[in-house]
Order: sequence, then structure tokens, then C-alpha cells
Amino acid sequence: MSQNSKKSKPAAGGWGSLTSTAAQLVSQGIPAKGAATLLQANQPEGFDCPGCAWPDPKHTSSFEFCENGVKAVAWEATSRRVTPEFFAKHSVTELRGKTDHFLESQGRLTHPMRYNPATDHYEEVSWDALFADIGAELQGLDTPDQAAFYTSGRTSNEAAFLYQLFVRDFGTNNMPDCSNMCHESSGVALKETLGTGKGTVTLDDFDEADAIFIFGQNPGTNHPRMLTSLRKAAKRGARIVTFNPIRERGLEKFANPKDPRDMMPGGGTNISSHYFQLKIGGDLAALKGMMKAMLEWDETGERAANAFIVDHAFIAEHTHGFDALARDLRAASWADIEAGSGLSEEQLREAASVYCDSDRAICTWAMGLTQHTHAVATIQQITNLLLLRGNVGKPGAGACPVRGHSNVQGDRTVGITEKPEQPYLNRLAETFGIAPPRTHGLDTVGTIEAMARGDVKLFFAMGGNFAAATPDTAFTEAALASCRLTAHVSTKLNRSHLVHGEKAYILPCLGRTERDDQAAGPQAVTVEDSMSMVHASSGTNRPASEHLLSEPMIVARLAAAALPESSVDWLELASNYDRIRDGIEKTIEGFGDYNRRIRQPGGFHLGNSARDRHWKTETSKATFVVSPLPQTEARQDVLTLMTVRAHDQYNTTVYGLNDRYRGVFGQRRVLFLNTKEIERRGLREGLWVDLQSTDRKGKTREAKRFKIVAYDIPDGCAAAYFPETNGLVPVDSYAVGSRTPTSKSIPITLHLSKT
Ligand SMILES: Nc1nc2c(c(=O)[nH]1)N[C@H]1C(S)=C(S)[C@@H](COP(=O)(O)OP(=O)(O)OC[C@H]3O[C@@H](n4cnc5c(=O)[nH]c(N)nc54)[C@H](O)[C@@H]3O)O[C@H]1N2
Ligand SMILES: Nc1nc2c(c(=O)[nH]1)N[C@H]1C(S)=C(S)[C@@H](COP(=O)(O)OP(=O)(O)OC[C@H]3O[C@@H](n4cnc5c(=O)[nH]c(N)nc54)[C@H](O)[C@@H]3O)O[C@H]1N2
Ligand SMILES: [Mo]
Repeated sequence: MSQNSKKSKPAAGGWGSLTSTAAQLVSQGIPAKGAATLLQANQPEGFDCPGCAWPDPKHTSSFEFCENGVKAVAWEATSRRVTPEFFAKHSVTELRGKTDHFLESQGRLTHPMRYNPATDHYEEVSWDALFADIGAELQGLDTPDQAAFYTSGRTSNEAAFLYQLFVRDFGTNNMPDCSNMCHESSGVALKETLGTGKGTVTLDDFDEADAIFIFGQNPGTNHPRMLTSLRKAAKRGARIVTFNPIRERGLEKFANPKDPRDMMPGGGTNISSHYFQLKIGGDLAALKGMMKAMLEWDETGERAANAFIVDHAFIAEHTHGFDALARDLRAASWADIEAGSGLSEEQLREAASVYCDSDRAICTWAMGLTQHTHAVATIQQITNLLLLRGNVGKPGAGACPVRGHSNVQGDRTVGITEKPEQPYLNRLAETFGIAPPRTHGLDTVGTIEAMARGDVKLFFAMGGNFAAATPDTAFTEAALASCRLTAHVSTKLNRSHLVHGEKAYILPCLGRTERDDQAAGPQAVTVEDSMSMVHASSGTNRPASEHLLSEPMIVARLAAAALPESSVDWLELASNYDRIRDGIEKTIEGFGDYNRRIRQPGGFHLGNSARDRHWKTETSKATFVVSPLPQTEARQDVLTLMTVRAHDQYNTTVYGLNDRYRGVFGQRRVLFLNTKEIERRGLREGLWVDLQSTDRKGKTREAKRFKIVAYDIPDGCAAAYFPETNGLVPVDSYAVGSRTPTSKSIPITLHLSKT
């Protein structure tokens, strides 16, 4: 493992991707079937890739190669099974001692299971008995708010809509979701500045942009198909400017396995024209620096060769708050900006220069921005930057938060939120004759705290891995274990099944790739990608087991059991998903003619008000927001840790132990530090250290045994993988305004591990 080796590194993608793909198919026991399954991913008649939310060229093109898409599909289409016999063999206590990688590697869950405290084993249970018991437990709560219903972002629009309808008919808005830990900060930020919580660009805009600014995102691993768009842009001369504390391989160079020239030795396309290795959490300061330079040029007439620096006509017509922003930027000192960003004035002027030389610019971002205390304020500096040159609502320009889970955006659109708006609840009430609760419910952090206090006693999860994905692992696990009942709708065995309440159930469900037959015939579901395109997805594989139910059917049967008096005919809705879509059409804007439009190739665009320069903000204008530079306490012994994804994982799903682009093989418990930091601390590469974080109240948390790896990362910064490090994040350390856990800025100290 030589992270700092000078020899030229191969491009991202390329032969490495093909080799890794083949290995993945073999390890899941699907070499022959694999190819057939994969060819249907993101095709007009096939299923939506359960990987990331990056859109496909109109869902009509031929197969677009994606190594990590293959892993996601292979992982679901595996031939391995977790049967009742498996659970009979392994007690829950024994399974708790296994790694996350081991648990999910065992294969697909095949039967509904109930935990038996007398034997400490999960045992097979009938669906009827399972629904009857969870239904009775729900009815037995003192108030509906004693239950919380989590959603992960793979859930289809149909399942999600039916789920939130059930939860609201039951009587609570306690609907935490993975978005709370993900792009919540983006939604909150954009809603205030642009009047919509979603990105404003479509895929076509990437073909027209003169510059693309990428903040806090690692597309080579997490959105590999985005590299195709970036490669195309780079090839036609667009400038790509990256802000990232580390040099991510996919943002440096990419070889498309479908292009023979790229596959020659040394082949591939350079992606970033500029790469700024700022310090962790330094983006707000960096963005302020860029804008400060721009205002100065605008006022002094420097760089007059360019038609304009600041688009005053756009600002006058469309925005609010420019003067306050200008005052704030003038008052900001370069010394503070440099200290805050870890970049020099010269570098930031260079970035601003690229921006001003471009008539059309896109800014993209992901978790590197959203998981900090000042995440919302930082994302609002991105919209400030875009608005300064009218870069919203014109072709080739706009804001692009790149979502994670393949339908996380759709889930929000169809009502998965703990903070529903009143007009939406009114429409639900009118359409379905239910009386939804009006007070807001609990988000992810709120749910953990409420379980710990004993206020939430029943935890139900539609997908995901709550125990492993959330912060403060020990605290969260204790909170889950204190519940009266925990239940998970899942495809694979994971940690959350093992950190169970007094009663516990596993509800195995169909995956995206599988055929979904209901009374009305084979069903398709729909999903919305990161750019608001809605399209159908239908699986073709034979289900992993004959006992699986679809997610909509699970919701319907649970609702029928828990709410026998309901005015909604749940089973009728789940027997034909067209009926669920009719309900969505009646309650949610943009879904007119839903059932017809999803049957047209490529689906349809939901529309975006900001894209049309219609600003649904408080002032009816796009809004500039002023935010102070974050105060950081500089302590020599304290490092800032960012928790990131390795190349062989999908969130808490660990496919393998390699992180090829970063040169790490066969292990995950590593800590990246630069050589100076290693020396300064009297440490050496290869030593094992324990990581400690201390919260504001002085409580210490620890993650044990990480091996030091020398890496090109700024001073004072460290990186390690999630979820091994989640225990270090205090549950009450979250972003101002969005309550997203601060997983990218954990203050830690290092201590030699005892051998
Ligand atoms: N294969 C695969 N695909 C995935 C996922 C997966 O786990 N595996 N997860 C899915 C999900 S749910 C999501 S949300 C996305 C996540 O996609 P990403 O956001 O790309 O995921 P992370 O690994 O968290 O990477 C964050 C990036 O931000 C950088 N970074 C960290 N802190 C800062 C900072 O302060 N400033 C800046 N400028 N950069 C910073 C890190 O170096 C890293 O490159 O991917 C989705 N797609
Ligand atoms: N420290 C740290 N923590 C983080 C992050 C970070 O960057 N750092 N990132 C955060 C982010 S961005 C996110 S989105 C969350 C992710 O949080 P989650 O969405 O809760 O977690 P996943 O790991 O994606 O969930 C994996 C499980 O989903 C189940 N599953 C897979 N496919 C299906 C399906 O089709 N249906 C059903 N019902 N279940 C299915 C499988 O059983 C699998 O075990 O984690 C967050 N946590
Ligand atoms: Mo995410």
C-alpha cells in the first residue's frame, strides 16, 4: 500500500473496473445470469438501477457501463440465501459479533422472521401472524406518536406514498428518513434561497455548461455515471473545477470502458482543469473568497475584457438581499478567508476567474457540504455565487445537489417527511377521507433521542440500516434496544435486525430487479432521479423466494391490520399500482396524467419552479443569504475527521474490503493523515491508533484500532470510512437548520492502540 507513490496512477474506470465487475458477479454466484440482468438496468423496459440517483440519458439509451451499478445489482441478484435454517444455526448474539460485510454477504432474506427471546434466535413466522401482532402493538400504544416510521431512499414512489398515507391515517408525522442524514441541508438551503428544495438542472445542461464546479463529492465511486457527463464536458473544453480536501481519482482522470482509445495504456480523459485541496469545512470561506474577488473586479472595472462580472440586470429583476451580501463580502478579510478555507487568495481569485470567464456554470455538491455544522449556510453561498451571474434558470447553468439513494428525491416528493406542509395534508384528507395529524413529527436525530427517553416505543423501518447509518452508535443501539418492538422491511440481513427491541420482526421484500406480480397482473413502480425525471421501473428476475412480498403490499397488509376502520381500501390499492398512482396524481402537483406519462419512454420531468425563474420564496425573489465565517477552535492536538465511502461499499453495505482508487486493499480500518501530521504526533505509517472524540459536555467517545496511512490530505485533517466511525459523532452534533449529523467534521484526538 503506497499512497504517496509517485508512479503514474491509472485512470478511474478502465480495466480496473472491468476486472472488479467480473469478480463481483462471480462472488455473488451469478456469472451467467448476471449479464442478462445488467442489460436491463436503466433501459426503457427494465428496472431502475438500485445504485445512485444520477439520471440516465433519457432512460432510452443503450447500456451505460457502471462498475458500482453492477455491484448494486449483483448484490441484490445474488444466488445466496438467508433461510430459517440459517437463523436456526446462528443466535442473534453470535451474529452481533460478525462484521457488516459478513452479515450482508450471507444473501437474500427468504422468510418473514420473529425474534424469540427464549432462544435468542429469529424463527419463521407467518405473514398473517406478523401483521396481526404488529397491528395489535400499534393499536396498543398510548398515542400514535409513540411509533416512528423510518424510510430509506430505495423505496419506490408507490410504496412510499402508500406508507406515508398509512402513517398519517394511523396518526403521526414521525417519519424520519435517510434524507435527514444526507441532503436535508440542501433542501433547507435551496428552499430559502431559490424556493424549491431540489436541484435546478437537467442532464442536458451538462452538455451546455462552460464550467462545472464540484464541491465535496466523489463521483468516481458514488456516481460513476456522472463521469460520462464530465468526460464529455472536459472533451469539448468546459472547465471543471473541483474543491475537495483529497485528490479523488475519478475527478482527475477517467477511462470509459466503452471507448477503445481510453482503454489503451495511459489512456483516459483528464477531468478537472483546476483542483483545490481546501481544508475540511472550508467551503463557506472559499466561496466567500471567490465572491469577494468578483465584487472587487466589478467595482474597480478590472477584467473589463469580460462583458460583465456581476449580472446586475438579473439581480435587480430576480433577487433580494444583494446589498447586504456585498457589504458582508467587502467586510470579510482575506486573512480570515485564507485561514478558514486553507486556500490562498491567489487560488480563490483563479477559481473566481474561471467562473467569470464562463457564461454558463453549474455547481454540483454532495456529502462533503451537507454534513457540517454550517452546511446550510455553505450551500447558500453556492446559490449566492450562482445568482451573482444569473446562473439559475438558463440552459447550461444551475444548482445540482447530487442525491444518493436512487429514489430518495422521489420519496420526499410523495410525502415522506416529518415536516409536511398544511396544504398537502389538506389534499390528503380530501382525497382519502383521513384526518392526518397537523403537528410536525420526529426526524432521525429526534427519533433516536425520543427512543432513548422512552417516548417512542415502536420503531418500523422501510428499508435501510438505521442502527449502522445513524450517529452515536452505542447510544443509538441502546435506544433501539429499549423499544417495545422493532421491525424492518429488508432484502438483506443487517446490523439493525440484531439490535432489536423486546419484540422484533424481519419483513423480507422484493427488490428492484424482481418481478412483482399482484392481482391485477405484473406491476411496475416509479422513481424520480436527481434531476426530477420520473420513470417506470419493472424487474424481470424471479423473486429470491416465494415468500417475499412487495413493499406496497407490506404497507397495505400492515395498514389493514392496524386500521380496520380506515376509509382507505388498502388491499385494493396494492393490487394494482395504477390505483396508487391515481392517488398521487390527485394529491401532488406535477403528476397530471401520471399513468399514461410513465408508459412513454424516458418518463417525464416534474418541473422545477426555480428553473423557470419563478421564485417561491418569502420575498417572491431569489434570495441572497449572508452568513458569517464559521468560528473554528484551533487546537494542535485535535484533528478534523471526515467519514467517507470506500469504493467497495454502498452506505452500510460493504461489498468488499478494497478502496482501489485510494490505493487501499484488504482492509477498512484505516486513518488517512498527511506525513507531516504523522511526524508531528510522533507516529508512523502502519501504527494502530484509537480515535477519540469529546463532545461539548465533555463526554468521550472512542473508535478502536485504525491503521495510519500516509495520504495527501491538508494539515489538521483526517479521513476514515463510515460506518466504522459513526460512534464518534455525538447524536446532538448536527447542522444548524437541517439537523443533519456532522459526519464530515468530527474533532478527534489519536491514542496509540494497546496491542
Ligand atoms: N457506490 C456507491 N454509490 C453511492 C453510495 C455508496 O455508498 N456507494 N452512497 C449513495 C449515497 S446515499 C450518497 S448520499 C452519495 C454520496 O456521495 P458522496 O458525497 O460523493 O460520498 P462521500 O464518500 O461521503 O464523499 C464525500 C466527498 O466529499 C469530500 N469532502 C469531505 N469533507 C469535505 C469538505 O468539507 N469540503 C469539500 N469540498 N469536500 C469534502 C470527501 O473527500 C469525498 O470526496 O452516493 C450515493 N452513491
Ligand atoms: N458517518 C457517516 N454516516 C452516514 C453517512 C456518512 O457519509 N458518514 N451518510 C449518510 C447517508 S448520505 C445516508 S443516505 C444514510 C444511509 O442510510 P440507510 O439508507 O438507512 O442505509 P443503507 O446502508 O443504504 O441500507 C442498507 C440496507 O437496505 C436494505 N435494502 C436494500 N435494498 C432494499 C430494497 O429494495 N427494499 C428494502 N426494503 N430494503 C432494501 C438492505 O437490507 C440493506 O441492508 O447513511 C448516513 N450515515
Ligand atoms: Mo445519502
